[in-house]
This record gives sequence, structure tokens and C-alpha cells, in this order.
Amino acid sequence: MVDARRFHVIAGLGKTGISVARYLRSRGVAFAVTDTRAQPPGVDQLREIAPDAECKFGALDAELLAKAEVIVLSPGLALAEPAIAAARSRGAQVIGDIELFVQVARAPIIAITGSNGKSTVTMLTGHLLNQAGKRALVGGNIGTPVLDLLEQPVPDYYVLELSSFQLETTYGLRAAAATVLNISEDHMDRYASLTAYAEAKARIYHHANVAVFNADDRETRRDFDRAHRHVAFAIHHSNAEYRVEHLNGRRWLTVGEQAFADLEHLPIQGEHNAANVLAAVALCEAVGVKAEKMRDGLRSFKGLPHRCVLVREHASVRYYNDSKATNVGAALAAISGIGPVITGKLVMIAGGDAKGQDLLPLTSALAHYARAVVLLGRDAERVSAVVPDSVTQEFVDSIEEAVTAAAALAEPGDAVLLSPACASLDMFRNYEERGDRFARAVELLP
Ligand code: UMA
Ligand code: ADP
Repeated sequence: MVDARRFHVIAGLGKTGISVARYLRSRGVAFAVTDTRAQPPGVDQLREIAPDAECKFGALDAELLAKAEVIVLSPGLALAEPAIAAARSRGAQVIGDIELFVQVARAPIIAITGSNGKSTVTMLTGHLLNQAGKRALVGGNIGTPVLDLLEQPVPDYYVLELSSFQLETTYGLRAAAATVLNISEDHMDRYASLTAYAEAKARIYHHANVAVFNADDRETRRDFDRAHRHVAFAIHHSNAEYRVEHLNGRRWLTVGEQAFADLEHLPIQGEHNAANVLAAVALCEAVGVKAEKMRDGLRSFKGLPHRCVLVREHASVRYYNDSKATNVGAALAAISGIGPVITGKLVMIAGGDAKGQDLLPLTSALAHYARAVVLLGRDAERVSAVVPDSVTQEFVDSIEEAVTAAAALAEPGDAVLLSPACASLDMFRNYEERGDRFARAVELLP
């Protein structure tokens, strides 16, 4: 429970910082705010919430932090930030918004992390529960700060997408069910190693009732014995409770001994999405909702925009928007999901901010499925270096140019796939803007 006698400093005034300010004010807690940016995005809202709060912008203010008994750190700021590390070593408690939330949440929490598939599994889990007659509220890294969920009536379940950044500053989470969906390189500009990143994610299992892990990905077992019990889902591993079985020449998602859904007719396509469905069903069963209650919900799930969405078929070429593929793992899932089901080859559009990740795993997938790669963004040269010699390359300066270049390179039966393996922030406001501009350029192709 938040202690109103202790002086709080909110570090970072984005969406999270604003939600924390609103929450602290509603509980009568005194606080100040600091942000590295001279004009952080939430200033006007802050003035309305707490006109009297002391604010120091332009750098994290050491003097203010020195007075803090509790620092509520935004996920965009690292614990290793020198001003934060100094305050911490002097004894200030550093927590995040998730910690404040779990201290007061009055419904069981289903917690979801992983390198890829978090948003899909979070939305699907919320949808399956709601369609099964429960009331689920969805929030966290997916976009609605968790503390804002407290303004709605208490639901049957909270379904939370949690990033590694959020988990680093969370101590009291006791999830009813928790999953690490998969681990592949991401955010290597903030972690010293893949192990450090995986360790942050594994915190989701600590004190959980049920850990739902991916039997095809060893890294997702890390710390799973910190949960009360664990269950497995898998596409390949045949001993998992939630798995794929071959029956009458078809592949079925199987729960225990029961064939649950035909893999070819899932509303979201590709093997990675089959894994996502198994994970969501496992999470719902872990909190007591039976799989047979989820069939209708699964049929009516629409999937999320910017994730392997077919935009248009034009001149016998399919154009897919997978702008949310901001790391190599996601791009590989798209290449191996779409590559085998087209008659031609892939023309990839890739590049952006590679966030320090190892791009080499792209090479063999491109050698297998790609005709050409159109490159853009800050790390275009780095992506270019892993494109095999057999694949044509072309550099461009904008997403519109990329579409024109890709259309010229593609042959009938091919697919043009925007799956950049990189973040968008070097050229766009966010991945949505990148995906929307791609789709618009595709619609305008003569
Ligand atoms: N920033 C500064 N100085 C500061 C504080 C932040 O430069 O003093 C920068 C950060 O480095 C970052 C940006 O501002 O580039 C936003 O950071 P923030 O902590 O203010 O972010 P919020 O607006 O509060 O949004 C956060 C999550 N963002 C991050 O973790 C970077 C959102 O996830 C999340 O939806 C929101 O809280 C609500 O929970 C976004 C995200 O990109 C979608 N997440 C990463 C991902 O999914 O890969 C982890
Ligand atoms: P996250 O919230 O973890 O970023 P999303 O559901 O938004 O996950 O999907 C992000 C990207 O990862 C998309 O390009 C999507 O096609 C891809 N993806 C989704 N699920 C998986 C998975 N299980 N494994 C690998 N890639 C995936």
C-alpha cells in the first residue's frame, strides 16, 4: 500500500508518469516530478492533476532525487541511469507503476511477457475470458497504464502485458497465471547480455500460482520453479499439455487429450500465432476457465493491426504489413510464416533502429525465401551486411520509395513484406505510423 507519509518523486513524465501522478494525487501522496527532456509530453496534463507539484525538467534532478524516499521510475528510464543508481545506493526505494498497482489490485492478475507475441496473447486472453462470460480488463505495456485500470469497477481478472523494463521495478507481483512466451534478442541497447534481459523477464514467475512456459524455448523455463506449479505449451514438443497433434491428416491444437481447434482455420495465421493461441488457452485454464468455453471466442478474435496483415493483392503480388516486427525474432516468424505459403519469393522491406541486436539469424531465412531486400533507416547498412549475396539489395530514403522499389522488384506470385526487424523511432513517431504510411503507399500503387 502506498505510504502517504513518504515523499515520492516520479522519474519520467510519459503515459506512465501521468498515470502515477493521478494515482498518487488521488491518495493524498506528496510528490515531485523530474524528466530528462526539457519539455516532456505530459506537462499540460500534470498541471491539471497537480498544479502545485515541483517539476525539474531537462535532466534528472539530483537534488530532488536526493530528497526522495520513493522513486517511481518510468519504464523508459533504466535503473542504471546514474542519478537513479545514486539515489538508490543512498537508500531510496525505486519501484515502477506495476508495483503500485499490484499492492492494491483486488482481482487475480494474468501476467504476460516475452520477446514477441505479448500484445496478441494479451488481447486474445482478454477476449477469450470476456467471451466466456468473465469480465477481464486489459492493460500494461500494451498501452493503457495499469493504474488507470483502477478507475473502473473491479473485474474478474486483470490481464497485463508486462515488458522487461516494467518487471525490473516490480517486487510484489503474485500472478494467478504468468507466462514468458519466448526469448530472443531485443532491447540490447539497454541490457548487458541476453541473460540479463531474460532474467528481467523471468521475474514474472516469482510467487506466481501457475507458470505457463514454452516447451520449445528453453529460456522460458528460467525461474519457472519460483511459481507454485507449471504447465507447458508448444508447437513442436510433444509432451506439452497444450500442443499440436496430427489427426486425420490435419494439425490440431490439443488440450490434454482433446483436439481443440484446427490449426489451418485459426483466425490468426502462422505457426507463431498457433503458439500464441495455445498460450492464451493455457493461461485461461490456469485461472479456472475451461477450454470448451473458449471455442466461440477464438473464432471471433480479429487479430491486431500491423502484425502480418494482408493489405492488398496487386498485379499478383501480395503486400503484407508487419510493421510491429521491431526485432529479428518477429521478422523471422513472419518470413517463415509467409515464405512457405506463397508460390513466388519474398521482397522484404527492412531496417530502422536495430537496438544493438545481432542481425545474423536473418541470413539463412533470407537465403531461403527472399528475392530482394529494400533497406531504409539508420541501421540499413547493418542489415545490408547480413543479406546473402544471392539476394538483391536496394537502399531507399522513405517508406513510400521502399514500396515503389519493392513493387518493381516483385514478380507475380511474390509477396512484399514490411517486417523491418528494427524499431521505427529513427524515422517515424511509432510503428503504427510506419505501417500506416506503408499501407497508404501500397493502396496508391498504379
Ligand atoms: N524518456 C526520456 N526521458 C525521461 C523519460 C522517458 O527520454 O525522463 C524517453 C524514453 O527513453 C522513451 C520515451 O521517453 O523513449 C517514453 O518513455 P516513458 O517511460 O515515458 O514511456 P511511457 O509513455 O510511460 O510508455 C510506457 C511504455 N514505454 C516504454 O516502455 C518505452 C509503453 O510501451 C507502455 O504502453 C506505457 O508505458 C503504458 O504502460 C511502449 C513500448 O515501446 C509501447 N514498450 C517497449 C516495447 O514494447 O518494446 C518496452
Ligand atoms: P509484442 O507485444 O511482444 O511486441 P505482438 O503481438 O505485438 O508482440 O507482435 C509483435 C511482432 O511479433 C509482430 O510482427 C508479430 O507478427 C510477431 N509475433 C507475434 N507472436 C509471435 C511469436 N509467438 N513468436 C515470434 N513472433 C511473433
